[in-house]
Amino acid sequence: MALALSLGRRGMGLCWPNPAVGCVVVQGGRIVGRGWTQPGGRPHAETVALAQAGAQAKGATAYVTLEPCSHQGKTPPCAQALIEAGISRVVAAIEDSDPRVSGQGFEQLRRSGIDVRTGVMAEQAARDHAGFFLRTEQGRPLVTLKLASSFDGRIATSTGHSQWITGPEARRSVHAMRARHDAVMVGAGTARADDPSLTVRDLGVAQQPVRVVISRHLDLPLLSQLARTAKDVPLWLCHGPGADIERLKAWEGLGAKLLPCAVRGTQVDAADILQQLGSAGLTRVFCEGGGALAASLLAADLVDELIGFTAGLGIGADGLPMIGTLGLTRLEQALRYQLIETRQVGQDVEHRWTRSLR
Ligand code: AOF
Ligand code: ZN
Repeated sequence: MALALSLGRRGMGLCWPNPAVGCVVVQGGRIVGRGWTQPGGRPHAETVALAQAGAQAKGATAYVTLEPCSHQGKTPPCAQALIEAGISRVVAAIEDSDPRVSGQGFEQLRRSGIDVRTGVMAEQAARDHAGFFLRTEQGRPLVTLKLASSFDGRIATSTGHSQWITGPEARRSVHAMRARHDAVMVGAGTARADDPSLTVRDLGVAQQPVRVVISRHLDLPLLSQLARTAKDVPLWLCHGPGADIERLKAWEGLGAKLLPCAVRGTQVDAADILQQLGSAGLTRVFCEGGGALAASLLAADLVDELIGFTAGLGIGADGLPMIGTLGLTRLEQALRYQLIETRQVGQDVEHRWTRSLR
C-alpha cells in the first residue's frame, strides 16, 4: 500500500478533477503490475496496473489507494475490470466519497466473491485524497498556503521588493510543490509587485498548473509575464462584479478565463473564490500570497496546509507582513495548526503545518 500511495502521488496536479490513485498488483509475492491515474484523469490506476499484469492478474491481490469505481464512465468501472481480470483479493485504503461510487465499488467486488479489505493506511490516503474529498463533499479544493519570509516574518520591504528572500534550493523546492497542485494562486498585489510567471520550471512537467490571480477590479498590468504567457499556460482571473468591462475584454482576448466572484467587505470573498475554483474542477490549490489574500483565506478557515520558508535576514517592522490584519484580540481566536515536518533547505528552514483533517 505504501508503494501504491507513492505511485498515486505521481498523478497529483495532473489528473484533476479526478483523484490521484495508485494501484499495485501482487502475484505470489511478486509485483506484476503498477499503475496510477493518468494525466487528464483517465485511464484509472487499476486499468493501467491490470494491463501491465496481463494474465498474471488471475488469483492476484490488488492494492488500491481508493475504493475502485463502480460507475460507467468513458470506460467500464474498475470494479468490473478487477472482477474480469480474475483478481481474488482487493486491499483498499479508503472509501470513495463520489456519490456514484461511495461503497458500491466494494459491494460489486464482494458480490462476485472477491475478498475485500479496506482501511489500510487510511490516514495517509485521506491526506493524499483530501483535495478530491473536499471538492466532492464541500465543493471547494484543498488549499496549501506557502509563504517565504525573513526571520522576522516579512515577505517584502516597504516598497514591495521581495526577490529573493529565500535561496535557490528553497525556490526549487517550491517549483516541485507547484507541480503537485492543480493550480497556483496569488493576489493582485503580488502579481503587480513581482510580475511572476507562476509556472513550474526546470522539472519537465507533463502539464503546467493553472495560474489563478485574484483581483477585484482586474487592474493588472497588460504588459506582464502573466499576460504574455496567457495563451500557453491557463490563466484564470477571479474578479468582483464591478470590474471594468474593457479590462474584462482585454484579458479575455489574451486568453484568460474570467471567474466572476462575490465581494465581501472590500475584497473578493475567499469562500466564493474557492467554490468557483471547485466548480471549475480544481482539487488542490497552492496559494503563494500575498498577505491580504492569505489573511482572507485564514479568516474564513479555508487554509488546510501551511508551508513556511524562513530565511536568515531581518527586514523590519516597515516591511510587508506575511499575513494581513485578522482583527484578533485573544489567542484562542487564532487557528491552531499541527506541525508535520521541519527541514533545512539550503540556507533556509522549511516548516509544514496542517489543520486537522475535516
Ligand atoms: C478509480 N481509480 O484511478 C480513479 C478513480 O469521470 P470518470 O469516469 O473518470 O470517473 C471519475 C471518478 O472515478 C472520480 O470521481 C472518482 O470517484 C473515481 N476515480 N477511481 O477506481 C482511479 N481516479
Ligand atoms: Zn475506476
